[in-house]
Amino acid sequence: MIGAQALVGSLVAAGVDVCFMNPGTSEMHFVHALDLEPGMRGVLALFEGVATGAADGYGRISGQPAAVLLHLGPGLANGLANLHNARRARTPVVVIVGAHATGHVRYDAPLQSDIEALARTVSGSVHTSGTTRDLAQDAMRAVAAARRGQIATLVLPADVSWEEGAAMAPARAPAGPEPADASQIDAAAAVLTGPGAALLFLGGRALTERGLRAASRISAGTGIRLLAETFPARMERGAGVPNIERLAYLAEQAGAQLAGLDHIVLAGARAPVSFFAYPGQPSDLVPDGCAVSVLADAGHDVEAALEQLADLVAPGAEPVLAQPATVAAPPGPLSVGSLALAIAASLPHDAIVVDEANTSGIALPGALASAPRHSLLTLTGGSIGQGLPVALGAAVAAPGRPVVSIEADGSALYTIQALWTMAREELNVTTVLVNNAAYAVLRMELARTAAGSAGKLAARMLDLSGPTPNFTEISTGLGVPACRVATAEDLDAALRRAYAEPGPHLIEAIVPPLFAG
Ligand SMILES: Cc1ncc(C[n+]2csc(CCOP(=O)(O)OP(=O)(O)O)c2C)c(N)n1
Ligand SMILES: [Mg+2]
Repeated sequence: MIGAQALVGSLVAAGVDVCFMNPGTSEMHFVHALDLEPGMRGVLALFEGVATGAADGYGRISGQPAAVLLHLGPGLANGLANLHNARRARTPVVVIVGAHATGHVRYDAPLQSDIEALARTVSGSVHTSGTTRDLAQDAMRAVAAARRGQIATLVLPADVSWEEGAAMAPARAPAGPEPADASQIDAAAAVLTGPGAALLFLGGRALTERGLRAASRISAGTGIRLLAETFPARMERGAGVPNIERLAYLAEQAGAQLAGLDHIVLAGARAPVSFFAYPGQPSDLVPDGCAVSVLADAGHDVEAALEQLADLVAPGAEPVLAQPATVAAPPGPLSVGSLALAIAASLPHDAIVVDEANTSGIALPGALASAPRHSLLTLTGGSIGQGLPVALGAAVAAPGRPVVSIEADGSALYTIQALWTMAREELNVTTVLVNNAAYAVLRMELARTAAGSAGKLAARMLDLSGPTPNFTEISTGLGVPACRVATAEDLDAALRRAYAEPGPHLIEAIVPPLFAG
């Protein structure tokens, strides 16, 4: 068989059976192999950043790597920003980058570039396949690497793909995470039961339901505080799950949350740092004199470590679970507050909530704490344009779960083509597109960093009006039915309609910006 068929067949046998792709000439044998190995679901994306972001959403929800197929260096470059977010989320992704045939490289044809150099910026492993014979084995090595929570990139020269002489390779048994060291658990127990104010700082897999329950038991049994990282890859939330506050984005607020601590114990999170540096402000958010210790790193079995710690320091303690509550949104023109209440009040059970609402999302964490239980996915790497693709990938991973994506206008426009793929794949994604006609957060940041009011020319760089994008028309044009709402009652009604009908919907919500221009 040819290389491409062995590659696709072996990926499917290893459980990698979805490939988000944007192919070109050098990938035609891979595309052809989709008909030879129909167990692989090919999902076409119209921009590589949509494909890579979708693989991130897919991996966060399924726990399995998706494959991504990209076209040489430029295709990979277009996909890098969302691979950066996926790397920050520790999402498993297998990236296959088609390359020129080995004999073609020396001619320096127009698409020739240093693919490996680009791939290394985001990948835990990079390999260029050298022979058709070994291709499927190379792919299994990449799948195993991805399953360690990283991007694994396989560069696939066209001739390695098209030549005969390939063989299928067996899947490797997935290795579980490394257990945390017993001495770390004992040391954390000593800190949490000793003198001084202590905080358990949670990230990564500490934010699964199992991790949160264990952490809540520890808090209930010892009185120590809990805090979650600012932008989790995935966090279980809502009624029936412990509600744990997240570290604030703004350094001043984060500083207040951490003030007075003597100890911070890390569980799957790194020590808190400011998102950006500001003149005269500290980057390190750990208070002076506060000690930092590690219960478990992200690569460890954080959930088991938390459970062992709970058994040591809080035997018999019960987790504190969020109670269900619904607060109806006050009717009238939408605000960031009523937006959040309307979304919480209508949220279906077991939803996946993708939050790239930026400034318009500030009331979401509070409103959603007592909503029906859900999985929250956030912007892990600060590279905007992640929300719509992640929602698309999450919906492919969990066809039975409703996905609601709360998406800011500026961010949406980086990867708006995701809507077309949602329409084509008939995915149950409801997008609340928050149109505030601004890069509102940058208005705040301009004031904070430039310490003064914005000049007219600067203000124009942060304003999306004139013309204000019409998302209802863009969405309809890409095949996703859409409507526009400006009041909380209309948003509530539109959400309920969208959840009741299969397929994707977009609701353009007109919300005044939190920071006026
Ligand atoms: C890839 C990338 N490019 C640029 C930025 C800088 N940036 C941060 S927020 C932002 C604008 C966000 O606007 P919007 O998504 O509309 O949210 P709002 O601030 O209006 O709530 C920009 C351009 C970024 N974070 N990532
Ligand atoms: Mg905006």
